[in-house]
Amino acid sequence: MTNLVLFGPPGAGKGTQASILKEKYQLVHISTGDVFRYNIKNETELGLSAKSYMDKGQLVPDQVTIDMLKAEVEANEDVKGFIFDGFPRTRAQAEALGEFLASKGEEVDAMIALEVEDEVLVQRLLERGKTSGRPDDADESVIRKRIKVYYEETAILKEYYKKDDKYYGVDGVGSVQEITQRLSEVIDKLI
Ligand code: B4P
Repeated sequence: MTNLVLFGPPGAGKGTQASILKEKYQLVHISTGDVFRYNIKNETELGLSAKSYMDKGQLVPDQVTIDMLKAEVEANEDVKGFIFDGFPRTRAQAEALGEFLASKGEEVDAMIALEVEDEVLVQRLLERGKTSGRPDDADESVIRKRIKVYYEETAILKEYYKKDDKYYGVDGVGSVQEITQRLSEVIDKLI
């Protein structure tokens, strides 16, 4: 199996690229943000709990997110591998993912990070906010809070994967097709 973590700050293009790459490489795409939004829309208990954090630009608590991720993986049998999009976002999540995959004789093969500067992120998310209906894209202060949380809690995971030589940085500025090409050059060497 091939297990890829697609990484980067909010608005870096993880979701955009994961949707393309899952088709190209026949991998299962798990976006924790999408699963939360599905649960919010369907007013599940998980959704109601996640909404209060997401609307403020905060991370949903680790245990809730980890349990949800495990259930998503378990729901997919006999697959070629996974693209994890938006997970892990904290050290506890990275450790839990490693242990969970190890229990199945698997591991994270690579973390591929999309590198985009902050002002481009803010502009992309404000633009999406005009049509997405996502409360966390509608307000610039919430967008900046999400970027701040990324630097405080998530960015350290680069070091976590670098120490095992699993980190690959890719320039995330350019056309969607150009970035798919850059990501594919990394993935083709892994698969
Ligand atoms: P996510 O759903 O993961 O959202 P994101 O970080 O905003 O998105 P992404 O980087 O995928 O951007 P996209 O491709 O859409 O998280 C939302 C919230 O959920 C978090 O704040 C948190 O509260 C919660 N959450 C999720 N996972 C969690 C976890 N593991 N632990 C705790 N909480 C968690 O691209 C953004 C925009 O840019 C789009 O409009 C797109 O069209 C545009 N774009 C993409 N590529 C472009 C390009 N090359 N050029 C120009 N624009 C581009």
